[in-house]
Amino acid sequence: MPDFSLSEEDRSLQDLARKFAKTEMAPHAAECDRTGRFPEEIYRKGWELGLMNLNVPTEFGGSGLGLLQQCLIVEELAHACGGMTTSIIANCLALEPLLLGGSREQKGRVLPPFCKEYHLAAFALTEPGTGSDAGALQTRARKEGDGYILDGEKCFISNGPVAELYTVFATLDPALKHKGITAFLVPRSSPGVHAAKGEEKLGHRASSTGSIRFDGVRVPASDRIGAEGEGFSLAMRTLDQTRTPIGALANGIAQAALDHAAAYSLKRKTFGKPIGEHQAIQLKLANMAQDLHAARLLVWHAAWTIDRGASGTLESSIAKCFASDAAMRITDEAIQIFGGYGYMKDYPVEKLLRDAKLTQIYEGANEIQRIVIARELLASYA
Ligand code: COS
Repeated sequence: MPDFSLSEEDRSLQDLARKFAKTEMAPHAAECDRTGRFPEEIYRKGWELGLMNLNVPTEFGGSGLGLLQQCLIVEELAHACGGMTTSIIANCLALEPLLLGGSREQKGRVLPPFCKEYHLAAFALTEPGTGSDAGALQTRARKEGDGYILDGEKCFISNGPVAELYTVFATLDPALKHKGITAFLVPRSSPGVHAAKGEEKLGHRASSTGSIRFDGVRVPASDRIGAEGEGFSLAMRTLDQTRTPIGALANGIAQAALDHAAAYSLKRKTFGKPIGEHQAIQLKLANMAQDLHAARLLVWHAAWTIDRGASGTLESSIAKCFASDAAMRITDEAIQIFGGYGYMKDYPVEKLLRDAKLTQIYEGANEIQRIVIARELLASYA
């Protein structure tokens, strides 16, 4: 029988994140959502508490947490604000390829500065012409002397406009498809790097998302991660690690929606009694609770599987896909329970639906998750 109890350390991490989310993030969530402000002072406080760089091993100064522990933290943060959480966990995504494929020298050089001081990194895979079909990316890496020259454009990059270091995926030859893709570390200060200002987005408005152009950017061979042609596999293995926390992020948003809807249903009266006493509302709340419970179990299971050393390709796609779809259903029903008020910006639930939407799209659209799930499933029958 699996043991679902959390250790004392797990609980204290959860408490730390919950307190930070409640006292530092939540009071500013509506304002940042309205204005699109990037609340760097909050991210700096999160960094000081050890809530960033969660996946960086302690030997390099990071928190060195397992994936289940990361998910516990992410869910708590996202309860306060999905957008802020995206920016807080973007370093984990950006640094994961280095953790998976970097040399000891690279890790010792690149990781400690992120843990000694507040710095942001960004994962640059997506391009204007290639989102889901990551193997078709067009950013070129030309070999020149003891290094490479990068040319191309990335888009929709979380923390792209503000990060100091990019993990960039480029191809040595597009004809080689996946086998030409190679990963590089590129400081934003490198000549030829142009980061555009943040995009106006539907949700996650406290995070900064933008395009980055690389015009003849020189990268020394010492900043290539892994071997030439290993980049696609590194990107996929990274996403195997980071999709589960996106499920946890969706659960945090969904929990907030359920909390608001349930509390409102006890206060709001129609036909002479609180709406929570009408079966129409009870059925909605029950469906929301079931969806969330199932999503949380899937996220915990995927994280537990990966913490035990498995790749988690199947489990992370199932967790991310189910939890983000559930978050959309749950936030939609929360608005319905609030009725007209739910549609208004004065109430907190419409933001939750806008924030939930991105979890179905980023780190692999849910159509891609279903393709991954089907492939893994069929492979087990072949
Ligand atoms: N771990 C390790 N290797 C993997 C892998 C994984 N999870 N998934 C695929 N690979 C390897 C395959 O084994 C294959 O290797 P060989 O060429 O040695 O056989 C290679 O990568 C190509 O794999 P595949 O043929 O499955 O690639 P496809 O082009 O069909 O696409 C998908 C695979 C669709 C799954 C991939 O492009 C994808 O995940 N797209 C979404 C990208 C994404 O999430 N973007 C969000 C960016 S971050 S916000």
